[in-house]
Amino acid sequence: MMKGYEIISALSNHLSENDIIVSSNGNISREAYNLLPKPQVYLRGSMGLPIPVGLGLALANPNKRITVITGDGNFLMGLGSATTAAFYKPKNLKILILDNLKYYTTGGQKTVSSVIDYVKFLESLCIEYKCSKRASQDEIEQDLSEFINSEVFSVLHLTIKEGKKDLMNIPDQPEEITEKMILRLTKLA
Ligand SMILES: Cc1ncc(C[n+]2csc(CCOP(=O)(O)OP(=O)(O)O)c2C)c(N)n1
Repeated sequence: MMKGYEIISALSNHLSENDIIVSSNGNISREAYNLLPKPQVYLRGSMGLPIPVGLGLALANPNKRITVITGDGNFLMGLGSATTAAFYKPKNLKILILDNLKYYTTGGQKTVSSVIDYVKFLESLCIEYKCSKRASQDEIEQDLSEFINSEVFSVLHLTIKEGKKDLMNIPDQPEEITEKMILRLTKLA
């Protein structure tokens, strides 16, 4: 099993300069800020919003690939938005769930993720999914590559090991994050 930051780092091998990433608040955003090409959308404080933000970006920018990286706590808080995403199924939207069964950022309290059968849940929404229990770096790299290059709306659920790197805090405030992304989207258009 890999740690979240190792997976985020591995994801960078599969991205091009046109990719837009939305990362959920807490450690995941900090890891995305430090380990992926910048700028991206780093949610700060606003828990439960990575899918709504990613879905909006995907629908507004159909020719750009939008990848949401979300912790299980964030995913479950915004669960309704996963059903909205499943309704629209934008083929340019990818959702990566990094599931450690915890609110790791705030001290490791348990989430309710252990009661979710992700395979059945995603199947019930007719989502192309991959719930991977595969553990080695090579296998996960293969999962990441298939997921990111899929031609349809897809979700990858990965069970991760806890562990964190000493990384710098995101210096930008939400307004600056938004401004940088608007500029980037304008340039990419
Ligand atoms: C509405 C709300 N409740 C609680 C918090 C505090 N909080 C910040 S990050 C976080 C944990 C997020 O958990 P998860 O998405 O599973 O990511 P992990 O920390 O495990 O990487 C919590 C509870 C918050 N920012 N907003």
